[in-house]
Formats: sequence, C-alpha cells, structure tokens
Amino acid sequence: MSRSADTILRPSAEVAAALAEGTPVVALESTIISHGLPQPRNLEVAGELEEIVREAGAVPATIAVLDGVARIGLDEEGLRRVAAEPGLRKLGQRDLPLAAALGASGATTVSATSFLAARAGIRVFATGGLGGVHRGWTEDQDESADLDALSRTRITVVCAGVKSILDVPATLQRLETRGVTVAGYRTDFFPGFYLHTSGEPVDWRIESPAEAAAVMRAQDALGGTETALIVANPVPVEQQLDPALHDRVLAEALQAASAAGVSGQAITPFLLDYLVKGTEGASLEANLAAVRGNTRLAARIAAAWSTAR
Ligand code: PSU
Ligand code: MN
Repeated sequence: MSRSADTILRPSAEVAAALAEGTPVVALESTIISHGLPQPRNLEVAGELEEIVREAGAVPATIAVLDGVARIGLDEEGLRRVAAEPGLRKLGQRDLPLAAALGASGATTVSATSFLAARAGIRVFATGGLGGVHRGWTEDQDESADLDALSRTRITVVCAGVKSILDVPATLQRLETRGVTVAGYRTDFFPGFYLHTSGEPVDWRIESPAEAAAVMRAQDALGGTETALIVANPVPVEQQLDPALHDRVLAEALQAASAAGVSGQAITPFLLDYLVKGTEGASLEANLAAVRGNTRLAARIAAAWSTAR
C-alpha cells in the first residue's frame, strides 16, 4: 500500500484555509513542548503560544507527527498528546519517513518542523533556540541536523539564537559555511538563548518585520539554493537568566551529562532539564520569555510577508 503526500502530510482545516486565502500563518515546533519543557506547564505553554499568534492576527500551525501523519496545525487533543503522551519520540527530519511508514508518533525538532512547514507552504516559523554544534564536537561529532536542514529549506526561523549549552562560535561558523542567512533583530550581537547576548557579533541587523519580509523577497528574487533566514531575536535584558547563575549551573550540567554518559538525541533535553532544576526554575522563565517574544515577532513577520506579496 502506498501512502500519498496528502495522507502523510495533513494541514488542519484552519491552516489549509489560511494558506489558501493568504492569511498569515506561523509554524510552531513541538519538541520544545514534549522534550524541552517540564509537565504540566508545557501544555499551558503550547496553548499560550498559539494564542500569541492569534492575537497578532495570524493562524498558528503547531507541527507534530501523530500515528504516522505529519499534522500541520494541531487540535486540542493533538496538543495534549504532544505534551503528555509517554514515550513520545523526538523526530528530526531524517526520522520522518520511518515515523510515517511505521505509523509512529513524535514531536518534531527544528529540522523536521522546518521541512514540514516548507512542504505545507508556510514561510515563517517560531522556536526557542536552534540546535547547533555541541561543545566537544571535535571528539563526538555531535552537530544538530537543524543546521543542515536550514541550509536547504526556504523558511524564516525566529529564534533567540542557539541554545547556550552549545558551542556558539562553532555553530555560527557552520551557519556561515553552509550559506544560511543570519540577521540580528535590533541587535548587533547573536543572542544567547537564556541570555540577551552570547557575546558573538552578527554582521547584519534588521529593525522591523517589514525589513525581514524584504529580505525574504530578496531571497526568492535571487533564486539559487533554498536556504533559510534566521532572525535572531534576543530575550530582553530584564527577562534574561542571571549570567553568573547561568554559567555556574551550565558548567555543572555539562559535567553531570558527561559523568552520566548522556549523548545523542538525549543530551539537549538532559541539559535543559538540569538547568531548570539547577536554577530553581529561573532558566525556564527565561526560556519562556524568549519563546513568547519569538512567537510574537514571527506573527508580525508573517503579517508583513503576506501583505508584501
Ligand atoms: N528550543 C528550545 N527547546 C528545545 C529545542 C529548541 O527552547 O527543546 C529543541 C528543538 O526542537 C531543536 C532540538 O531542534 O532541541 C535540537 O536537538 P538536537 O540537538 O538533538 O538536534
Ligand atoms: Mn545531536
């Protein structure tokens, strides 16, 4: 039995209508809900992010694979499954054919969400922090598939940089090598996820959603390989994690991960969880502030993009 694209990739009725009418749509990822945030807060956050998109006049499309079907836009039951289903998988882009063929369910990372959003015709995507090059990459070669996916996917990702658990300069270098366009949003520095800045400079800065939309139009007009645009939007200084606390707990977390021998897909959730506990929830608040800000900005960019076309 062959399964055609329309049975594997299914937009919700609301998302399909919005795309057909040119209403702005914002893709939201699900791994942050399933593997990045603690229960039960994660379900609340999933709903809250959708609400932020709606308040800005756009339609949210949270993306996940349920029973082998890539769902573009989840209903309440879908969101509940992503937030609470025990053993839900974490799916990168390479896992999608397996999940589809075997009828599996999983949350999608930035690589899988970007791919599916672009396939569905969605151009703007909000997340927290991208995956990237892990510290210690010279030995273990751990580099998130997010980076490669963004080098071949025409999507605009609004994020607070890459997770600070990573090797940020190495990640920026990789993005440069792969030709991924990066712009700071009202900043000259690449954001540090929980922190307002990573301390690394960015070469370009944009000031408004209209400028982001203009960059997107220029990408299309120039043609060539379909690469992404990363809009790096820092968490406000007042809402960032205390940098000294961040550095101390992160050092502990990295040590704990290596002592416990955690690696591969498990490392990112392990470190994020360690930070939440080690900062008594302060990292969670900073993470949420970043994701909310990114979601709000993504909705405004999606609106600018749909009027511009
Ligand atoms: N941003 C967050 N929390 C997360 C993630 C991003 O605020 O949990 C997820 C994203 O789905 C990202 C993934 O794609 O972590 C990267 O995982 P890995 O390093 O295994 O590729
Ligand atoms: Mn990895």
